[in-house]
Amino acid sequence: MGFLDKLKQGLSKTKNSFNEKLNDVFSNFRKVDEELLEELEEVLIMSDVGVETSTKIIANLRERIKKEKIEEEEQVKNALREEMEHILDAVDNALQLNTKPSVILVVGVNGVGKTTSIGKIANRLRMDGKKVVIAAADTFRAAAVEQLEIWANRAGCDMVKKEEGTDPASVVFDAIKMTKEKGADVLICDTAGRLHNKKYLMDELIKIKKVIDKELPDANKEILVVLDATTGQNAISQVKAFKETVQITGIVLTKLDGTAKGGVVLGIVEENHIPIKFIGVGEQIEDMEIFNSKDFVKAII
Ligand SMILES: Nc1nc2c(ncn2[C@@H]2O[C@H](COP(=O)(O)OP(=O)(O)O)[C@@H](O)[C@H]2O)c(=O)[nH]1
Ligand SMILES: [Mg+2]
Repeated sequence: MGFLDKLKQGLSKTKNSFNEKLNDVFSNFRKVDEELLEELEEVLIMSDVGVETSTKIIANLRERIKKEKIEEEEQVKNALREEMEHILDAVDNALQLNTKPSVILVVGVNGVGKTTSIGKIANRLRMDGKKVVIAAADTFRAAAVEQLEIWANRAGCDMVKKEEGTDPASVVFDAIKMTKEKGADVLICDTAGRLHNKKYLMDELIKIKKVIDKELPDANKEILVVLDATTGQNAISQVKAFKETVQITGIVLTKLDGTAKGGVVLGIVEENHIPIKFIGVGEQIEDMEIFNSKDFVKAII
């Protein structure tokens, strides 16, 4: 299956639900007027785009309709597609992993798909010819380390682990050492995600970040927050919580295959001004795509 086909399949629930609503609006289309715009705004809001972002997209669409004297149904749809793309293109979603080594620190609450995403990303990087080391810095449960180890093996990467309960920052410290010794290209750090002890968790992240900055001051660092798309608007508030503690450089949005809430991508980007870098569209190792706004919008409209 081609890349776009897989993306389309992964996003089919979102696409079907979105197109159904759009078709409803256009089924009795007579002319382009304020009523039509209101109905389109409703479609966006119902598709989890978020009120603020939906209002903005429709305001831009209204301007264009006036300026370009748009009257046809197809033109409205094309303009809407482009306005959705503009929201996503307003942020740069290129991965910054240009130094050797570079670091990816992965954060997010429990169950969103951090460990799985690390496996998939490590595999992608390795397929690109990069040497990857993984740090098992979720030391809260032994099972978390075992799960990550399975992914590291699948992806053919080295992993650094310590006993359950070890200070996560010391795991990262050792992993940096191994990264240097092996001349690896990228170090990826898993972290714990228990939010019921938020202060402790956030302090832990700050400590990990300090170790990385001290040991690898000149390295490119991506700090990716992993979000579960099925949680819809709740994902947006999770970004806000992590943004207060660490400087998030990008988002990994998972489980897009299991939800019709894919429209949340637009709200997440617009409200936080943080780019989406990867999207997860399944549980297999190859089900992780580098985010591309054009392909994404094409896959949902
Ligand atoms: N359908 C689907 N499931 C996913 C995706 N990413 C992760 N999962 C599942 O979500 C669950 C939690 O993942 P895990 O990586 O353990 O989350 P963590 O607690 O954040 O490390 C697992 O059952 C994964 O298989 C995805 O893109 N699509
Ligand atoms: Mg995990």
